[in-house]
Amino acid sequence: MTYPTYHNLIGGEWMPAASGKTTLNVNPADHDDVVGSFPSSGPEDVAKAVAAAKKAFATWRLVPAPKRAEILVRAGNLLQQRKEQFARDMTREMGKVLAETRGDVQEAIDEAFYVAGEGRRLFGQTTPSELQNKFAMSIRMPVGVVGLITPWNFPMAIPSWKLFPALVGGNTCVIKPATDTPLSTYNLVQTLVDAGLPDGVVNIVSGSGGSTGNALIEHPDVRAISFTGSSEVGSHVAQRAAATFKPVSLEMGGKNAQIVLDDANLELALEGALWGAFGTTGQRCTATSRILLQKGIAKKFTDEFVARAKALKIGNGLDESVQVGPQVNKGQIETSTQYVEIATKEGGKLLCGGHALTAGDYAKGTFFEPTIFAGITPNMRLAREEVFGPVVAILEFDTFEQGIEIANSIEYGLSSSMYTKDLNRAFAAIRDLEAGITYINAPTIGAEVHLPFGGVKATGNGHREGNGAIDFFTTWKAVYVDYSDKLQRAQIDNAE
Ligand code: UN1
Repeated sequence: MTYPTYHNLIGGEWMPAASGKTTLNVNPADHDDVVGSFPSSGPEDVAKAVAAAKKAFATWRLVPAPKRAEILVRAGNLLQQRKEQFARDMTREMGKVLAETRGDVQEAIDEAFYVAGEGRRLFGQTTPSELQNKFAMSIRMPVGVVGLITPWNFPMAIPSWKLFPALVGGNTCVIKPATDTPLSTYNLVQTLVDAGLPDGVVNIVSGSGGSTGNALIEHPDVRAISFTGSSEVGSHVAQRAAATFKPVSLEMGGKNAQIVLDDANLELALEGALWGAFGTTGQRCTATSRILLQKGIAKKFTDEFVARAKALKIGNGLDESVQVGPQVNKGQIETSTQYVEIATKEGGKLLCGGHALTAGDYAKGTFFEPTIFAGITPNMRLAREEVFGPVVAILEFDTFEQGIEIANSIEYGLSSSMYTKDLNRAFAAIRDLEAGITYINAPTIGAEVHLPFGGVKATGNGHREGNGAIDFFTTWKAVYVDYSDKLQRAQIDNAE
């Protein structure tokens, strides 16, 4: 078997991990297909990458922001040219179907052009001083070297959400991609390099969370950490980062509900649920993992939903006719299997799916059937815990208020959705759903890059990506310019 060997990118040079250790990146739809070998980095590699980023920061911070942004414009154009190849690479390393990996690359393109505009818009404030002949303003400053830790489910979009605003803000970066999907980060960063990014401004260290991620979080010269992943890992990230007072942006789990009221357009709600629950094989933090049905339409909706889920074509995402790809690895299959057992034990009713697929060509990969449980009540674990797979729980309710209450009865708060034709209820839902994102008559997935992305409760720690990312990747400086030519004492000389 021949496959390419990829290295870390440190200070503009591609180099293996100091230990020489590597990990294979394998296609989850076909384990015979090895995408490449990637470094298994450790603290020594992280230290080198941080040193390179620190060195590059001295000059990068002085490049005018509109000039930094021009690199993103060029990168966006190159990504457009390379979209098809990068989508194919992504499907091979991650499994989701080509239409979706094209969307993932497109999200990075959108982000490039959106954030490039920020290069001419890093606005601060001017404000009157309390003293005469004194000028007051606030300006955005870069944070310094930032550490970025990204997940496998959006292998190019999420790195772009972090890298691009960090770069426009004048920071230099060390990025640790997920061990399952490093290639898409390589493709993205190579594109930035081809677009003219100077050496050391972005460095890649591939490796596991334990040896690479922790070293990055703990490094004293790293000034901020942006992490996307599970709430469990996010909590560790925040606690480790606290020791060196690093700001941390955490984007974590979800247990997103699609609420369908009796008056909804059922066809639309069905299409939305199918896409929200089984798109990306359910492996989105925004995935629809709960469907909350008002009693009047519950049976009709459920029957039709099950029929459509059974008809989905599962397979290798490189085949354009396939609708649902594999899960990313064996661990995810185990999690899905466990939740089927848990839900069954707790009294849920399995309506379809429930198993890993192992016959024929499926045996070469990690496939799981689209799975639907009915008869789930709000206290059952399947109603509360994130599965991150194609396993969806149906819950029923009587009144609008009960629907909202169930939707809010969980620890997460990322995305939410309501299908209704009643304008009053739609607006009440927008007000009352405890989530960072609410869709009306659209599924829980599909956020656009120029809106705030993130959630409340156990989903996040208050930061936002999308149009909130510049706030995280810049820090404020208050500036006072006294042109009175005399000492003016604030709070004293202007007092009555
Ligand atoms: C994620 O699952 O981590 O809104 C991100 C969406 C995508 C991003 C999902 N644009 O579903």
